[in-house]
Amino acid sequence: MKFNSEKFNPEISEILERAVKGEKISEKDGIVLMNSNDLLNLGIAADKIRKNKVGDIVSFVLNLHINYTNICVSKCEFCAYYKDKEDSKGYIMSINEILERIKKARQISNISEVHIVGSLNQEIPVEYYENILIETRKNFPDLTIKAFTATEIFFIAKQNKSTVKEILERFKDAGLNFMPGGGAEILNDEIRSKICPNKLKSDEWLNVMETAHKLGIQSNATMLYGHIESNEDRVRHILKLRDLQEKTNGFLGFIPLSFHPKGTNLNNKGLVTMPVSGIDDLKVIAIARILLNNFDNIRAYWVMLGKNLAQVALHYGANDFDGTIGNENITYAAGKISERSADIEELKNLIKGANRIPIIRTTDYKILKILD
Ligand code: V47
Repeated sequence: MKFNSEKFNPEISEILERAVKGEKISEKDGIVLMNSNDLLNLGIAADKIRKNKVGDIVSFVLNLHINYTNICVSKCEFCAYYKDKEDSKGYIMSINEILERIKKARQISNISEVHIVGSLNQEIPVEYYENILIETRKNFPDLTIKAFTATEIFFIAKQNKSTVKEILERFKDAGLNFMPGGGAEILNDEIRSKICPNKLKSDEWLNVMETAHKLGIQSNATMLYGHIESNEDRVRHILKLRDLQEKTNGFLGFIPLSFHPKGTNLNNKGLVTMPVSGIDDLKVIAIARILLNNFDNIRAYWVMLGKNLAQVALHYGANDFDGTIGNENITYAAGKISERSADIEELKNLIKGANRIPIIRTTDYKILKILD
């Protein structure tokens, strides 16, 4: 495949040609791509790699997001969702409320997955998390439980003077199937010390994931971009995920998360005033597809991209649309008010409109239903 990139830098064409052949692209070349403005050629290469890897199927899952608490000691600078425990808007859901929420979602559509995450709440004993898993499993035996980020697991382990492995084993026994990819933010400790100083460090996040994968708990991986990170940070983050994937093969998919500043400290302090541009969103998706040669699935997370841009991202390397979600809270708190849930018809039409084959999938990307 030839790329007509003379308008910019012939070096880019050469890198893209190697990427399309399936070669592993170096950090140096990744940074050249991230610094380039050659979006169309990046997109053509990413689209070709996507087609070679996973064909024309675009998947989504029927799921429900539940945020069991918003009270958090981490107080990340990029988060508009957390509350102090004294705040009247702070909450902890009871297990019954969680079960009721799932029951209602199942009456509306036959969700196959529940995605349960919260924040770092010191008031919650380990038995609460365990009981969420046990009761959900007992009441909905066929439901896939994707729950608790690496950040939460690390926090729970510390709180309980346990190891990460012990907590993960306990949760797996209680019914945990998969882990979401949140909390990764940017895997650079200097940036983390500015945007999430109270959270686990980069290697600690990676270690939790490695431990989970080795216990047979597969997970997703995310990257929060569009705040104060550099292009180099983005590339290095993506390559850290690629390195861990080489070791464990435990990542199901990569989900780039586009930062929404409204109501966050980064915004209040004037450090980030605007959401990421659509061009940058597409560039990150395309470069993720190009660099992550050992990941099958790159997600266009419509909640953060908006549905229309997520549709376009399907031509820039993405092959998955996340899910129906139910009631998203985290991006909603940061000002993205129009995109909280989706129905099957809507996602199907967006995928068909992009000339792809819509399918409903399981959490681990097995086909449940092809939609015509
Ligand atoms: O870890 C927080 C990010 C993540 C903001 O694994 C923000 O299947 C943008 O990880 N603007 C949580 N992003 C969401 C997440 C996720 C979502 C969907 C599917 C999966 C999965 C994982 O959201 C946080 C943080 O990185 N975030 N605040 C914000 N203002």
